[in-house]
Amino acid sequence: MFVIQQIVLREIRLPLKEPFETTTGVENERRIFLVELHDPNGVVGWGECVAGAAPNYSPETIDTAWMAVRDWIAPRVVGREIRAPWEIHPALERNIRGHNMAKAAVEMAAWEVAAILEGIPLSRLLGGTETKVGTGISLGLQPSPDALAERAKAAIAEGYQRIKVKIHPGSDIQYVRAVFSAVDANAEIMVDANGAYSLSDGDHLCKLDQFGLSMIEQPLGYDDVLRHAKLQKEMFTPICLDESITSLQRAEDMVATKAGKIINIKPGRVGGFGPAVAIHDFCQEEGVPVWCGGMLESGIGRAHNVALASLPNFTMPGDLSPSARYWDQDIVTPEWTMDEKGFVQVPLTKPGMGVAVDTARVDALTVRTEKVSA
Ligand code: OSB
Ligand code: MG
Repeated sequence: MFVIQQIVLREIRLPLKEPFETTTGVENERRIFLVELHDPNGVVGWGECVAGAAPNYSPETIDTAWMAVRDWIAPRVVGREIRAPWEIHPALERNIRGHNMAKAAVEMAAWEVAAILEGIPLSRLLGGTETKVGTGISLGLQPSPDALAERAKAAIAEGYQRIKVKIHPGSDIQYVRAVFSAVDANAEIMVDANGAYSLSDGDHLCKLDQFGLSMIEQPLGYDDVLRHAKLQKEMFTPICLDESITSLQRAEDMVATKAGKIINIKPGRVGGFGPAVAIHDFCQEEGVPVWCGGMLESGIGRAHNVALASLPNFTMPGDLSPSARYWDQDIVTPEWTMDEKGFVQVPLTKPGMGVAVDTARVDALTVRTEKVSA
Protein backbone atom coordinates (compact mmCIF):
# COMPACT_ATOMS: atom_id res chain seq x y z
CA MET A 1 0.00 0.00 0.00
CA PHE A 2 1.21 3.52 -0.71
CA VAL A 3 0.08 7.11 -0.58
CA ILE A 4 0.79 10.03 -2.92
CA GLN A 5 1.15 13.16 -0.84
CA GLN A 6 1.77 15.71 -3.54
CA ILE A 7 1.61 15.99 -7.33
CA VAL A 8 3.71 18.62 -9.07
CA LEU A 9 2.64 19.67 -12.58
CA ARG A 10 5.26 21.19 -14.87
CA GLU A 11 5.44 22.29 -18.46
CA ILE A 12 8.79 22.23 -20.23
CA ARG A 13 9.70 23.16 -23.82
CA LEU A 14 12.03 20.93 -25.78
CA PRO A 15 12.94 21.82 -29.38
CA LEU A 16 12.91 18.86 -31.82
CA LYS A 17 16.12 18.41 -33.83
CA GLU A 18 14.05 18.45 -36.99
CA PRO A 19 10.38 19.28 -37.62
CA PHE A 20 7.99 16.30 -37.57
CA GLU A 21 5.19 16.62 -40.13
CA THR A 22 2.03 14.54 -40.43
CA THR A 23 -1.20 15.07 -42.33
CA THR A 24 -2.54 17.10 -39.38
CA GLY A 25 0.33 19.56 -38.87
CA VAL A 26 4.02 20.21 -38.18
CA GLU A 27 5.71 19.96 -34.80
CA ASN A 28 8.89 22.01 -34.24
CA GLU A 29 9.10 22.13 -30.49
CA ARG A 30 7.40 19.88 -27.97
CA ARG A 31 5.48 21.48 -25.15
CA ILE A 32 5.80 18.67 -22.63
CA PHE A 33 3.62 18.29 -19.55
CA LEU A 34 5.42 16.35 -16.81
CA VAL A 35 4.02 15.21 -13.49
CA GLU A 36 5.99 14.36 -10.38
CA LEU A 37 4.31 12.18 -7.74
CA HIS A 38 5.76 12.40 -4.24
CA ASP A 39 5.16 9.83 -1.50
CA PRO A 40 5.52 10.89 2.17
CA ASN A 41 9.06 9.43 2.42
CA GLY A 42 10.60 11.30 -0.49
CA VAL A 43 10.06 8.70 -3.22
CA VAL A 44 9.33 10.41 -6.55
CA GLY A 45 7.68 8.91 -9.64
CA TRP A 46 7.63 10.79 -12.95
CA GLY A 47 5.00 10.80 -15.65
CA GLU A 48 4.77 12.42 -19.08
CA CYS A 49 1.52 13.52 -20.65
CA VAL A 50 1.60 12.79 -24.39
CA ALA A 51 -1.07 15.31 -25.39
CA GLY A 52 0.09 17.71 -28.08
CA ALA A 53 -0.11 21.48 -28.28
CA ALA A 54 -3.07 21.22 -30.69
CA PRO A 55 -6.03 18.77 -30.73
CA ASN A 56 -4.85 17.25 -34.02
CA TYR A 57 -4.18 13.69 -32.87
CA SER A 58 -6.85 13.34 -30.19
CA PRO A 59 -9.27 15.89 -28.73
CA GLU A 60 -6.89 16.42 -25.79
CA THR A 61 -4.22 19.10 -25.69
CA ILE A 62 -1.55 19.86 -23.12
CA ASP A 63 -3.77 22.67 -21.81
CA THR A 64 -6.91 20.55 -21.41
CA ALA A 65 -4.77 17.87 -19.77
CA TRP A 66 -3.25 20.39 -17.37
CA MET A 67 -6.69 21.49 -16.24
CA ALA A 68 -7.97 17.91 -16.00
CA VAL A 69 -5.01 16.82 -13.87
CA ARG A 70 -5.08 19.87 -11.60
CA ASP A 71 -8.85 20.04 -11.05
CA TRP A 72 -10.06 16.45 -11.33
CA ILE A 73 -7.39 13.75 -11.53
CA ALA A 74 -4.71 14.79 -9.03
CA PRO A 75 -7.27 15.55 -6.26
CA ARG A 76 -8.61 12.03 -6.66
CA VAL A 77 -5.17 10.44 -6.27
CA VAL A 78 -3.46 12.50 -3.55
CA GLY A 79 -4.01 11.26 -0.01
CA ARG A 80 -5.68 8.06 -1.20
CA GLU A 81 -4.57 4.69 0.18
CA ILE A 82 -3.54 2.80 -2.94
CA ARG A 83 -3.25 -0.95 -2.43
CA ALA A 84 -1.94 -1.61 -5.94
CA PRO A 85 -1.47 0.60 -9.02
CA TRP A 86 -4.15 -1.39 -10.86
CA GLU A 87 -6.73 0.44 -8.74
CA ILE A 88 -5.92 3.86 -10.12
CA HIS A 89 -7.38 3.65 -13.63
CA PRO A 90 -10.81 2.41 -12.50
CA ALA A 91 -10.82 5.09 -9.78
CA LEU A 92 -10.15 7.76 -12.41
CA GLU A 93 -12.80 6.42 -14.79
CA ARG A 94 -15.61 6.98 -12.29
CA ASN A 95 -17.43 10.15 -13.43
CA ILE A 96 -14.43 11.56 -15.29
CA ARG A 97 -15.06 10.77 -18.93
CA GLY A 98 -12.29 10.90 -21.48
CA HIS A 99 -9.07 12.83 -20.73
CA ASN A 100 -7.12 9.58 -21.20
CA MET A 101 -3.77 11.28 -21.70
CA ALA A 102 -4.21 13.34 -18.54
CA LYS A 103 -5.22 10.23 -16.57
CA ALA A 104 -2.34 8.22 -18.00
CA ALA A 105 0.33 10.76 -16.99
CA VAL A 106 -0.66 10.39 -13.32
CA GLU A 107 -1.44 6.67 -13.47
CA MET A 108 1.89 5.79 -15.08
CA ALA A 109 3.85 7.89 -12.58
CA ALA A 110 2.06 6.01 -9.78
CA TRP A 111 3.21 2.71 -11.30
CA GLU A 112 6.75 4.02 -11.12
CA VAL A 113 6.33 4.93 -7.45
CA ALA A 114 5.03 1.39 -6.83
CA ALA A 115 8.01 -0.14 -8.67
CA ILE A 116 10.48 1.93 -6.64
CA LEU A 117 8.75 0.99 -3.37
CA GLU A 118 8.88 -2.70 -4.34
CA GLY A 119 12.52 -2.33 -5.41
CA ILE A 120 11.92 -3.78 -8.89
CA PRO A 121 12.21 -2.49 -12.46
CA LEU A 122 8.99 -0.97 -13.84
CA SER A 123 9.16 -3.47 -16.71
CA ARG A 124 8.91 -6.40 -14.31
CA LEU A 125 6.10 -4.85 -12.25
CA LEU A 126 4.09 -4.58 -15.48
CA GLY A 127 4.75 -8.23 -16.38
CA GLY A 128 7.56 -7.61 -18.86
CA THR A 129 9.70 -10.59 -19.84
CA GLU A 130 12.08 -9.32 -22.55
CA THR A 131 15.53 -7.80 -21.97
CA LYS A 132 15.56 -5.72 -25.17
CA VAL A 133 12.89 -4.31 -27.47
CA GLY A 134 13.03 -3.92 -31.25
CA THR A 135 12.57 -0.46 -32.68
CA GLY A 136 11.43 1.05 -35.93
CA ILE A 137 11.55 4.67 -37.05
CA SER A 138 8.60 6.87 -37.88
CA LEU A 139 9.48 9.25 -40.73
CA GLY A 140 7.36 12.37 -41.05
CA LEU A 141 6.10 13.66 -44.41
CA GLN A 142 9.06 14.62 -46.61
CA PRO A 143 9.30 17.21 -49.40
CA SER A 144 9.78 14.61 -52.18
CA PRO A 145 9.80 10.85 -52.79
CA ASP A 146 13.59 10.96 -53.24
CA ALA A 147 14.08 12.79 -49.95
CA LEU A 148 11.98 10.14 -48.21
CA ALA A 149 13.87 7.30 -49.90
CA GLU A 150 17.19 8.76 -48.70
CA ARG A 151 15.90 8.97 -45.13
CA ALA A 152 14.63 5.40 -45.26
CA LYS A 153 17.95 4.10 -46.59
CA ALA A 154 19.88 5.91 -43.87
CA ALA A 155 17.55 4.58 -41.17
CA ILE A 156 18.02 0.98 -42.34
CA ALA A 157 21.79 1.53 -42.28
CA GLU A 158 21.48 2.73 -38.66
CA GLY A 159 19.85 -0.58 -37.76
CA TYR A 160 16.17 0.27 -37.48
CA GLN A 161 14.08 -2.91 -37.79
CA ARG A 162 11.30 -1.28 -39.78
CA ILE A 163 10.47 1.99 -41.45
CA LYS A 164 7.16 3.73 -40.97
CA VAL A 165 6.27 6.27 -43.62
CA LYS A 166 3.65 8.95 -43.03
CA ILE A 167 1.28 9.24 -45.98
CA HIS A 168 -1.64 11.39 -46.97
CA PRO A 169 -3.65 11.89 -50.18
CA GLY A 170 -1.23 13.15 -52.82
CA SER A 171 1.85 11.78 -51.03
CA ASP A 172 1.37 8.05 -50.92
CA ILE A 173 1.90 5.51 -53.74
CA GLN A 174 4.82 7.37 -55.34
CA TYR A 175 6.49 7.89 -51.97
CA VAL A 176 6.16 4.23 -50.98
CA ARG A 177 7.46 3.15 -54.40
CA ALA A 178 10.52 5.38 -53.96
CA VAL A 179 11.25 3.80 -50.58
CA PHE A 180 11.05 0.29 -52.01
CA SER A 181 13.41 1.13 -54.84
CA ALA A 182 15.98 2.46 -52.33
CA VAL A 183 15.99 -0.34 -49.75
CA ASP A 184 16.48 -4.11 -49.65
CA ALA A 185 13.45 -6.08 -50.87
CA ASN A 186 13.03 -7.78 -47.49
CA ALA A 187 13.08 -4.53 -45.46
CA GLU A 188 10.00 -4.11 -43.28
CA ILE A 189 8.04 -1.06 -44.43
CA MET A 190 4.68 0.23 -43.19
CA VAL A 191 2.64 3.39 -43.65
CA ASP A 192 0.68 5.60 -41.24
CA ALA A 193 -2.10 7.86 -42.58
CA ASN A 194 -3.26 9.38 -39.25
CA GLY A 195 -6.84 9.24 -40.49
CA ALA A 196 -6.28 11.17 -43.73
CA TYR A 197 -8.48 9.00 -46.00
CA SER A 198 -12.13 8.10 -46.29
CA LEU A 199 -13.84 4.89 -47.32
CA SER A 200 -14.34 6.23 -50.86
CA ASP A 201 -10.52 6.10 -51.21
CA GLY A 202 -10.69 2.29 -50.93
CA ASP A 203 -9.70 1.56 -54.54
CA HIS A 204 -6.79 3.97 -54.29
CA LEU A 205 -5.56 2.50 -50.99
CA CYS A 206 -5.71 -1.02 -52.48
CA LYS A 207 -2.92 0.08 -54.82
CA LEU A 208 -0.67 -0.15 -51.75
CA ASP A 209 -1.31 -3.92 -51.65
CA GLN A 210 1.29 -4.49 -54.39
CA PHE A 211 4.13 -3.52 -52.01
CA GLY A 212 3.65 -6.13 -49.29
CA LEU A 213 3.65 -3.54 -46.52
CA SER A 214 3.65 -4.98 -43.02
CA MET A 215 0.60 -2.81 -42.25
CA ILE A 216 -1.28 0.43 -42.87
CA GLU A 217 -1.89 2.38 -39.67
CA GLN A 218 -5.13 4.32 -39.13
CA PRO A 219 -6.14 5.01 -42.73
CA LEU A 220 -9.64 6.28 -41.78
CA GLY A 221 -11.24 8.56 -39.17
CA TYR A 222 -9.60 8.93 -35.77
CA ASP A 223 -12.58 7.49 -33.88
CA ASP A 224 -13.81 5.08 -36.54
CA VAL A 225 -14.02 1.30 -36.28
CA LEU A 226 -16.80 0.16 -38.64
CA ARG A 227 -15.46 1.77 -41.83
CA HIS A 228 -12.08 0.23 -41.16
CA ALA A 229 -13.85 -3.16 -41.14
CA LYS A 230 -15.29 -2.39 -44.58
CA LEU A 231 -11.89 -1.29 -45.86
CA GLN A 232 -10.11 -4.34 -44.40
CA LYS A 233 -12.49 -6.56 -46.41
CA GLU A 234 -11.25 -4.90 -49.61
CA MET A 235 -7.58 -4.55 -48.68
CA PHE A 236 -4.93 -7.23 -48.42
CA THR A 237 -2.54 -5.05 -46.39
CA PRO A 238 -3.24 -5.57 -42.66
CA ILE A 239 -4.84 -2.57 -40.99
CA CYS A 240 -3.35 -1.47 -37.67
CA LEU A 241 -5.44 0.84 -35.51
CA ASP A 242 -3.84 3.65 -33.51
CA GLU A 243 -6.11 6.67 -32.80
CA SER A 244 -9.33 4.57 -32.72
CA ILE A 245 -8.18 2.32 -29.87
CA THR A 246 -8.88 4.42 -26.78
CA SER A 247 -9.85 1.54 -24.45
CA LEU A 248 -10.02 -2.24 -24.07
CA GLN A 249 -13.59 -2.03 -25.34
CA ARG A 250 -12.46 -0.45 -28.63
CA ALA A 251 -9.86 -3.23 -29.00
CA GLU A 252 -12.67 -5.76 -28.52
CA ASP A 253 -14.72 -3.90 -31.14
CA MET A 254 -11.82 -4.08 -33.61
CA VAL A 255 -11.49 -7.83 -33.16
CA ALA A 256 -15.26 -8.49 -33.21
CA THR A 257 -15.78 -6.48 -36.41
CA LYS A 258 -12.44 -7.46 -38.06
CA ALA A 259 -11.62 -3.78 -38.45
CA GLY A 260 -7.90 -4.44 -38.13
CA LYS A 261 -5.34 -7.19 -37.53
CA ILE A 262 -2.75 -5.35 -35.41
CA ILE A 263 -2.90 -2.76 -32.61
CA ASN A 264 -0.50 0.07 -31.89
CA ILE A 265 -0.67 0.43 -28.11
CA LYS A 266 0.20 3.84 -26.71
CA PRO A 267 -0.36 3.81 -22.96
CA GLY A 268 -1.11 7.54 -22.97
CA ARG A 269 -3.90 7.16 -25.52
CA VAL A 270 -5.70 4.41 -23.56
CA GLY A 271 -5.50 5.99 -20.08
CA GLY A 272 -2.39 4.37 -18.63
CA PHE A 273 -0.58 1.11 -17.99
CA GLY A 274 -3.62 -0.66 -16.52
CA PRO A 275 -5.67 -0.49 -19.73
CA ALA A 276 -2.54 -0.88 -21.90
CA VAL A 277 -1.70 -4.20 -20.22
CA ALA A 278 -5.36 -5.27 -20.44
CA ILE A 279 -5.34 -4.60 -24.21
CA HIS A 280 -2.03 -6.45 -24.50
CA ASP A 281 -3.44 -9.49 -22.68
CA PHE A 282 -6.67 -9.49 -24.68
CA CYS A 283 -4.77 -9.28 -27.97
CA GLN A 284 -2.46 -12.09 -26.89
CA GLU A 285 -5.48 -14.35 -26.27
CA GLU A 286 -6.97 -13.35 -29.62
CA GLY A 287 -3.74 -13.89 -31.57
CA VAL A 288 -3.51 -10.20 -32.49
CA PRO A 289 0.07 -8.86 -32.47
CA VAL A 290 0.71 -5.50 -30.84
CA TRP A 291 3.53 -2.96 -30.87
CA CYS A 292 4.27 0.11 -28.83
CA GLY A 293 3.66 3.45 -30.52
CA GLY A 294 5.32 6.75 -29.70
CA MET A 295 4.28 10.38 -29.37
CA LEU A 296 7.69 12.06 -29.66
CA GLU A 297 8.20 11.52 -25.93
CA SER A 298 11.12 12.78 -23.88
CA GLY A 299 13.27 10.23 -22.08
CA ILE A 300 10.61 9.89 -19.35
CA GLY A 301 7.71 8.83 -21.58
CA ARG A 302 10.18 6.70 -23.54
CA ALA A 303 11.18 4.84 -20.33
CA HIS A 304 7.52 4.01 -19.76
CA ASN A 305 7.05 2.86 -23.34
CA VAL A 306 10.16 0.64 -23.24
CA ALA A 307 8.96 -0.95 -19.98
CA LEU A 308 5.56 -1.69 -21.55
CA ALA A 309 7.09 -2.98 -24.79
CA SER A 310 8.97 -5.64 -22.80
CA LEU A 311 5.71 -7.60 -22.38
CA PRO A 312 5.61 -10.81 -24.44
CA ASN A 313 2.93 -9.95 -27.05
CA PHE A 314 4.82 -6.84 -28.23
CA THR A 315 6.11 -8.91 -31.11
CA MET A 316 6.54 -6.11 -33.67
CA PRO A 317 9.11 -3.27 -33.53
CA GLY A 318 7.88 -0.18 -31.65
CA ASP A 319 8.25 3.55 -32.35
CA LEU A 320 10.96 3.66 -29.69
CA SER A 321 13.77 5.60 -31.37
CA PRO A 322 16.80 6.61 -29.29
CA SER A 323 17.00 10.09 -27.68
CA ALA A 324 19.33 11.43 -30.37
CA ARG A 325 16.63 10.99 -33.03
CA TYR A 326 14.56 13.70 -31.36
CA TRP A 327 16.70 15.90 -29.11
CA ASP A 328 20.10 17.55 -28.92
CA GLN A 329 20.00 16.59 -25.27
CA ASP A 330 17.42 14.45 -23.47
CA ILE A 331 16.22 15.12 -19.91
CA VAL A 332 17.29 11.71 -18.56
CA THR A 333 20.59 9.97 -17.91
CA PRO A 334 21.67 7.79 -19.45
CA GLU A 335 20.02 8.86 -22.69
CA TRP A 336 18.18 6.19 -24.71
CA THR A 337 20.35 4.42 -27.27
CA MET A 338 19.76 1.77 -29.92
CA ASP A 339 22.27 -0.89 -31.00
CA GLU A 340 23.20 -1.62 -34.63
CA LYS A 341 20.57 -4.36 -34.79
CA GLY A 342 17.79 -1.95 -33.84
CA PHE A 343 17.35 -3.00 -30.20
CA VAL A 344 16.88 -0.79 -27.15
CA GLN A 345 17.87 -2.37 -23.83
CA VAL A 346 15.21 -2.68 -21.13
CA PRO A 347 16.74 -1.22 -17.94
CA LEU A 348 16.75 -4.05 -15.39
CA THR A 349 19.35 -3.10 -12.79
CA LYS A 350 17.53 -0.32 -10.91
CA PRO A 351 14.11 -0.02 -9.28
CA GLY A 352 11.58 2.04 -11.25
CA MET A 353 11.94 3.28 -14.84
CA GLY A 354 15.72 2.79 -14.82
CA VAL A 355 16.87 6.21 -15.99
CA ALA A 356 17.48 9.27 -13.80
CA VAL A 357 15.70 12.54 -14.51
CA ASP A 358 18.12 15.45 -14.90
CA THR A 359 16.21 17.61 -12.44
CA ALA A 360 18.47 20.67 -12.77
CA ARG A 361 17.88 20.69 -16.51
CA VAL A 362 14.13 20.09 -16.08
CA ASP A 363 14.03 23.03 -13.64
CA ALA A 364 15.82 25.22 -16.16
CA LEU A 365 13.38 24.20 -18.93
CA THR A 366 10.24 24.65 -16.82
CA VAL A 367 7.88 27.41 -18.00
CA ARG A 368 5.04 26.83 -15.55
CA THR A 369 4.36 24.74 -12.48
CA GLU A 370 1.52 24.06 -10.04
CA LYS A 371 1.11 21.73 -7.07
CA VAL A 372 -1.75 19.64 -5.75
CA SER A 373 -1.31 18.40 -2.16
CA ALA A 374 -3.25 16.06 0.09
O1 OSB B 1 0.54 8.50 -35.35
O2 OSB B 1 2.02 7.32 -34.42
C1 OSB B 1 1.55 8.44 -34.67
C2 OSB B 1 3.87 11.17 -33.33
C3 OSB B 1 2.95 12.04 -32.78
C4 OSB B 1 1.61 11.76 -32.90
C5 OSB B 1 1.19 10.59 -33.55
C6 OSB B 1 2.11 9.71 -34.07
C7 OSB B 1 3.47 10.02 -33.99
C8 OSB B 1 4.52 9.20 -34.58
C9 OSB B 1 5.91 9.38 -34.00
O3 OSB B 1 4.36 8.48 -35.52
C10 OSB B 1 6.43 8.17 -33.34
C11 OSB B 1 7.63 8.49 -32.47
O4 OSB B 1 7.44 8.88 -31.30
O5 OSB B 1 8.75 8.33 -32.95
MG1 MG C 1 -0.06 6.50 -35.76
